[in-house]
Amino acid sequence: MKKLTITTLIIALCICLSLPVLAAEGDSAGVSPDGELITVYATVAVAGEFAEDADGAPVMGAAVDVSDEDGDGAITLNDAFTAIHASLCPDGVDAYASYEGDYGLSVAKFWGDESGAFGYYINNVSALSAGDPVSDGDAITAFVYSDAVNYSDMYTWFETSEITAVPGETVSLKLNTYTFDESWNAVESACENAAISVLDADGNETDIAASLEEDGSVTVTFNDTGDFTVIAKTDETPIVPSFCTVSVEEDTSEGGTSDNGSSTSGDSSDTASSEAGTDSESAAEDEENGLIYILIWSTLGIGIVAIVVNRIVKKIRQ
Ligand SMILES: [Ca+2]
Repeated sequence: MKKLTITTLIIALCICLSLPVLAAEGDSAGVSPDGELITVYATVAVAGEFAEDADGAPVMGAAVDVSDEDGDGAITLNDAFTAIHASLCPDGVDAYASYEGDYGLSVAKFWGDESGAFGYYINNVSALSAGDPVSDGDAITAFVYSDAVNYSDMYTWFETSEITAVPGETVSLKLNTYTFDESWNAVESACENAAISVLDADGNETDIAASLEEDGSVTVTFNDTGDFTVIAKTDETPIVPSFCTVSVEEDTSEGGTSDNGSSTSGDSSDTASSEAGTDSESAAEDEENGLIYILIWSTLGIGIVAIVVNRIVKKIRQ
């Protein structure tokens, strides 16, 4: 019996010691041990227009390395905003300031604007404060409202922010926004009003036709190879601008259409969307499996510890 108790105790200790490691693996969001860097993808808009970086290029999904700039032990939006200003803003890091407000860490100055009319989103979901944690690979969109009185600017985003197509292909994109239900819950909806245009690789507006339907779908045909960006900006009602990059390349795979360049429309964008969907589903599944794994081991550990304690107590009483 004594041998069994000692063996059980060793197993229980091993399990308990392994739990913090497992938990740390599944909960690394925003934590920056030992000066770790993460990369976020920054989009900045000021009053309905994409902000320009120090080189005059629009800040659309720009990769920015972020560390624990403020030294609070976590990587948050505050750190990301500091890094975004330091690396992209023409006026540098001095164009950004934050303060501890009633609702947590708040933004006092953004891109040099001190109106206080700011919005910030992580992966197209509104953040609660500048203290929200950010993770490697997050898309961060921050903006200064064009309507600083009623905050009526509608946040928009393309369902897929990056696709590929072949010459001659017609792609269909989906432009989303949030509306609010009777309880003021944000509801994902089709954006019905926006001005759509297509930029070339140099950021110049092309004459490629693009239109927005009432169901939020945007249809564009790309006849030439190259890198393009479809952008949505304010038309009649103020919106936060959004973008989708489109890489148009000859299809060189077997059975492709590079020989005659007469690809038919539609399929490639669907494939891109479904691949992106599969990737995110797979990531969600992995995360879920990780949580279940931790839960099972935690339960086992607690159960075994309880048994061991019970046996030790019994032994002492004997
Ligand atoms: Ca920090």
